[in-house]
Amino acid sequence: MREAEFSRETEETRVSVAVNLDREGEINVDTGIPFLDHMLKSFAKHSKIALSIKAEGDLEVDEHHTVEDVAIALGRAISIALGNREGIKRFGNAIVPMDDAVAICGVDISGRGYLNMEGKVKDSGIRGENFEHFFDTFCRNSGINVYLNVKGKNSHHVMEAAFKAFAVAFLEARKVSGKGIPSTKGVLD
Ligand SMILES: [Mn+2]
Repeated sequence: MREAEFSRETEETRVSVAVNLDREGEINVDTGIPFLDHMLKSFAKHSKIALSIKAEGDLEVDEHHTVEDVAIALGRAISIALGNREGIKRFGNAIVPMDDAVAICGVDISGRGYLNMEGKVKDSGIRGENFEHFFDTFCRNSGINVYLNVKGKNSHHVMEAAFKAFAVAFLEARKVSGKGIPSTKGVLD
């Protein structure tokens, strides 16, 4: 079972994450930001993982620290759970339409971490700039490269389509379908 727990505490936030990449199961997400909870529950559901996240952040300042630190903790938990990446497909992609919106996502579980994003995201339940910051922070802490292209009229749909497309691409990329490390370098972590 590829599973992990990761906790991180700063002067600004306290975040705990538990994830299991090989078992669909309980999804409990409470970050204090209901819209972010909605996005992360959707990610867990469509990526078929068990996920628990509890975050307490300085929301009296604004959402920024909490969004960022949830992304750090989730990224690190997933990186630990992926282990040495042996036998994984490594690459995955998805196109998810959601009414007026569409998101295209490609994933490479490369051991590096970089967000390549196209398209504008307006503010919804979180700010558009924090949506991008979430994925950028997640990429750098998980060692996963993500290409994300989004467009649409309704910002809730745009963000939700993006989380779903990432979920489906990650579901494919983390599947164990072979033997050995799928890299000419011999390492992915
Ligand atoms: Mn929704």
